Amino acid sequence: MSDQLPKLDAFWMPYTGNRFFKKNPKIFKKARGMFYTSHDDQEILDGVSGLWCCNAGHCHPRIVEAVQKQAETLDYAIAFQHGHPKVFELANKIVNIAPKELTHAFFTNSGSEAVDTALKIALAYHRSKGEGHRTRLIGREKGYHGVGFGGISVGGISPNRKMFGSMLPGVDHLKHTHNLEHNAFSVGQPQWGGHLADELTEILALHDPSTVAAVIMEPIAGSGGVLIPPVGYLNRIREICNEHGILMILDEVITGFGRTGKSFGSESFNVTPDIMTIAKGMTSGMVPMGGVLVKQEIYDTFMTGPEENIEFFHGYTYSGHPLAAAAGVATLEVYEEEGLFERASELAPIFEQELQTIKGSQYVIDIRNFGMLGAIELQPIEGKPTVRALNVYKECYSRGVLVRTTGDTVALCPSLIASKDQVSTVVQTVKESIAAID
Ligand code: PXG
Repeated sequence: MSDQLPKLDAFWMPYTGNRFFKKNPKIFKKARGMFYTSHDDQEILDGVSGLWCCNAGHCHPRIVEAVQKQAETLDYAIAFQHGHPKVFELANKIVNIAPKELTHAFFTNSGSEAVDTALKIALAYHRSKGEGHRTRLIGREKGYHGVGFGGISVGGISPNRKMFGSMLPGVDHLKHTHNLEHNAFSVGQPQWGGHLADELTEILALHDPSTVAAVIMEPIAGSGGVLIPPVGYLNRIREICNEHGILMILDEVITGFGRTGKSFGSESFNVTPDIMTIAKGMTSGMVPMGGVLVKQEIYDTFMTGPEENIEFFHGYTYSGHPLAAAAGVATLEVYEEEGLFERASELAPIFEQELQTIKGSQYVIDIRNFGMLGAIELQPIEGKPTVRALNVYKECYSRGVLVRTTGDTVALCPSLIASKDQVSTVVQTVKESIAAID
């Protein structure tokens, strides 16, 4: 097996126990549809769409072809003061499937960049309107918004923050909505907890609402453990933001592109943000890409001054890169032509039923689901948080199924192309693996 492995030492791997990995490498050399092939020729059924991103499955031939064609036609086009056809096509296509109020798209290369861009847009918007005193940002405990300084400042997962100094000033956090006492084993959206949104009123009273620029949250907190918003919660946050002229940013990096059974989570939960961040499923993981969608009024606020002047001093060398844009356009065509968002809403009840069969298994203290996102939370081993879920992950992998863990939660996020049998296999393998651990 080691003959097939590259030299592992030089690469400092992200979010990885490097020393453990290098003693126990798991390397994927190929992927197709729902499966990875590992370095030792195991076929691994992917239960998490790569890392919540390959919504159209792996190496979809249409997307592969579009990227190949783009690579031989136009590799790179200078991103500032110039353009290329695919990036405009992509912006139009995305705006067409987004909530109708979101009319303009800014492109980045990742979800982290999308979040930092969104926060900068929020601050600059208020300043342009003569409200430069609105500088505070409000995030939420257990929120994940990538790894830029803006994203970790508004994010609420402690290990992502604690090593990195004081981050952005003027940031506050809402409490998370996770509550096992009231909501364990809720099927779909929890009924209890809509009132938790009222804490925002208290935070605003403390700082004075006129100092607050934006509130940012994920519709469903993904990395924080697949936490489904209680009924009414997001709508109440929206109302409070409206009352005080505060922008609502929804981070749809995971919940976008069919994951909830609609184009975006905001549609599923009937709440329209002022700004939306996207990434991951936007290119089905084929080429890195992220973006920020904004309302007309926000765009218009920037479009003042002499026409030749730059309106927003922000952008990346690779904003709207031709290969990413080509992947994005092809991905959206695949979603549409194969009806994958509708497919997600048809698969969701089957996924839910399968998940419910895990109820009553040893150590299981909660099951959560919405659309094609699911989670099984386990009782932690005393003094050894995360180990129980990792043991399940290892059992699943040895049975040929890839799952993801966050804390003591096993997270599932199958591609929207999964067959019913594959959805069942993913969930039943988790069930067997839970039964197999100590
Ligand atoms: N926002 C959200 C809601 C995310 O889930 C990002 C921003 C950042 O995206 P980039 O492309 O910069 O990674 C994410 C990313 C996990 C896990 O296992 C999740 C993410 C990244 C790494 C691990 O939960 N989500």
